[in-house]
Amino acid sequence: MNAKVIKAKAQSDGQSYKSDFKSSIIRHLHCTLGTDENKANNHAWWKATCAAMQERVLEGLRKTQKTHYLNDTRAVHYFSAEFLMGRLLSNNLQNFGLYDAAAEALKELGVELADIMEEEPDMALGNGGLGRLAACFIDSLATMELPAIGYGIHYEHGLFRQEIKSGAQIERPDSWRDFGNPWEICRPESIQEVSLFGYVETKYGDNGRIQKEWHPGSIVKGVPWDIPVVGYGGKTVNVLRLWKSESSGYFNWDVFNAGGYVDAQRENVQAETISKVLYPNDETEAGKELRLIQQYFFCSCSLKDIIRRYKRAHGDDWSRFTDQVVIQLNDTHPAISIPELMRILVDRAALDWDKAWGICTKVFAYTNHTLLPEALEKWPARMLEKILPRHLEIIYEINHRFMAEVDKKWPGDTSKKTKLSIIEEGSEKMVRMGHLSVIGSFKVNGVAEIHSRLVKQNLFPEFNELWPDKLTNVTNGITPRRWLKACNPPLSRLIDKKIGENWPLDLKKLEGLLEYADNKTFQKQFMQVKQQNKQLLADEIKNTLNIDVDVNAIFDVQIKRMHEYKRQHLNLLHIMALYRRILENPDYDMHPRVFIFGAKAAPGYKLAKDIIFAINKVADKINQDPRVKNKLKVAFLPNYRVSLAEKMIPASDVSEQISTAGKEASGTGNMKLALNGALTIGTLDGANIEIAEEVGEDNIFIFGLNVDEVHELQEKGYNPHDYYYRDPEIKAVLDWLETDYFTPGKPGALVSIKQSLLDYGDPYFVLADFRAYADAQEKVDKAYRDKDRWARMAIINTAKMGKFTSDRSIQDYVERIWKLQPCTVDK
Ligand code: Z16
Repeated sequence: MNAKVIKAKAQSDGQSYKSDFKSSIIRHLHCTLGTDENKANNHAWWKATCAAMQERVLEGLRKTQKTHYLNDTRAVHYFSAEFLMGRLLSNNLQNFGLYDAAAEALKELGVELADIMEEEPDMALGNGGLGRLAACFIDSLATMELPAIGYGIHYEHGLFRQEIKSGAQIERPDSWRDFGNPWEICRPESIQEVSLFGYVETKYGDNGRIQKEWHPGSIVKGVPWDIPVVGYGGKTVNVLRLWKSESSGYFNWDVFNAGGYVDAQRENVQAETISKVLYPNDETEAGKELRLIQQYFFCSCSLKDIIRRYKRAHGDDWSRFTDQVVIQLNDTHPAISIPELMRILVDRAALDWDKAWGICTKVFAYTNHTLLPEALEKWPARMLEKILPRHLEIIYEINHRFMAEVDKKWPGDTSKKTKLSIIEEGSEKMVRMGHLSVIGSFKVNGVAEIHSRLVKQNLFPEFNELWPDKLTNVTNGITPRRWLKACNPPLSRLIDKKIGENWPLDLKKLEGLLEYADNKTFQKQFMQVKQQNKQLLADEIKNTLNIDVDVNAIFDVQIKRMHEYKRQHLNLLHIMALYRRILENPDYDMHPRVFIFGAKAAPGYKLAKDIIFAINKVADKINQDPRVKNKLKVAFLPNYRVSLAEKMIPASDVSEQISTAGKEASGTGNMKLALNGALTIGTLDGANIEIAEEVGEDNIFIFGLNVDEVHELQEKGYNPHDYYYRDPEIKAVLDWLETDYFTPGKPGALVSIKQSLLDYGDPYFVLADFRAYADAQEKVDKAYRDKDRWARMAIINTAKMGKFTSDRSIQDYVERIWKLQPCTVDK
């Protein structure tokens, strides 16, 4: 069905739906919420509207599940510890083509849809890029009518809410479910039990075969909560199944009697704590017991769920399992699934090892999202032994057999074995989850071309030699439904008028805008839309920060997790340099600019929090300094999250993508911003490289060291002091941080940033790239002053983002990894 047909159908549906919808909302106000039209506040209206929508959603879900069951479809199972879904009402309405009908129905009831949508708390069950990628992927899977289930954790508290007090980040608990979640359905009929702790008994069967039996020390319940995932067009409705932990009221007398009295007591984890809270670290691995338990908990529940469904159709015949099931591991967080499936097959289903391993290595595929060593998960063998004793044995067995394979390839080469072993020997034995994932999967992918090349060359070169076809690339993508159609209605309407309405399903169609890139009328319309969106964001900035910003200024935006490698402090040093230039020369010639930030820091990441503090302190000073004459404003918007991104991205002129080359695996915010007509200032890192290839070098501001140059500089020895002493502006700005200029009465409050860049060796080459960055920013300034040129560049950016739809990413996964067929569901 093309967009016209979908729309015509939606419109005819829409008419009759409007009155149905109205009565349904009122019925829910009365019967679900116990209120009425006169008493209801926005929150009640929001809930009633969701409930009315959910009727449609559940009908679609029922039809989809029935269709998939009857067709006995092969499905992908996307295992992810994080799904950063954001809000669902607008998305579900859009994807059903009922947004306008709903808005009109509500209007007739005297309610603004836009207002009640603001009542919805974000579903923030993720940290950043990795979790949002999972959310975009399940949107594409449903849209493309592919049978798929997302499996994850039903956290009681998602990512913390960020408040800024006197410039510093404060974390507050996120309570997204406090007033109920209208989208989720509990499925008590599908509860699973998960074992933990205890010991392994070795038995000898009568055939002489060794049998292992795990006597767990405690058992917890996993309760599934399903969130329907509505595809665009509203036909396929897949599910996201999230597991909540509950106590099973089980006490293990077996362990107690075996002499584990103390263990049985102590190790009986509070079941409810397992799914209580999302770990707020991106790109660091904390090595905490509870985190490993969380991972095992959702993997074990999900595998048992998959096997239950398979057995319902195929009984005990395992021969078709790998035809029906493929499991994508979103990073190593679910890697414990590999030994868990082996345990189920060998210990429970009594398959022999080779047969079981054959199944495993046809079922799992693994996505790597980072090269940063601190993010690569390693678990102490002792911890695994305690929590999952049988799994540790299985991992040793996998490793033993793998080492034999390595010896065949490189006979007698112990250094190869040391490098490739799942077990890292040292003062404490560690289990490397990345190695386990590569060995247990049939495909491993990186998330952008350069990243995948580095995965092959630097992270896993020997694995690549051993299995040349295993390592591959699938460049990330974003869903254009949420990240253009829903978040930027005026631009979407303008695009519809020019090229028709099919682009949300076929994003390459945006290239149709290219012929208008030089058209003065279209340029004007395009920039008017931008201006309109900037006004909305300006209002938001005024409301939350009480800062006045001019919509004629350049809106320069850096939104992403706070991390040294992402180099928000490079941006900050440049802002300070501009400020200094203005103070030294009141006539300093620059187009007015507003630097806008959004970023959460991991609560335990001291320097990241210091950078947030520094940005806020510098912002205070600059925003209040009359000498700046509004040339420069700095706004740090607190509590960056999906719903705030949806407001910031349409209003951005400049997209800051300035990570140290080689460090950002892909980035996905870069794609969202360019899609909405922001121009990128960025390094040759991650997907920036592919964005540059698409838009052409004239339509992007690339600067700084590339991967090879970073490597060379590292090799020959990088000394940040060289840059400090040779570039007076760098010196002045760094020295400024040591004074009390930005923190009156508290000299040294910002010194940790200077220290990291000088005393601690500037590990992310901030000073090495500073001058190139400042020069590139001057080019941005020049380009913006040429209004026609800027409009042209912005249009070309939007027009050339077709490659970065998550539909293309999913199509790549389907063809290269999953080998899935779509399954049509009748509406
Ligand atoms: C994460 O968001 C990412 C990597 C990682 O190891 C852990 C987390 Cl929580 C990000 C990458 O940093 C980013 O470059 C990439 O675009 C994103 O994952 C999705 O692949």
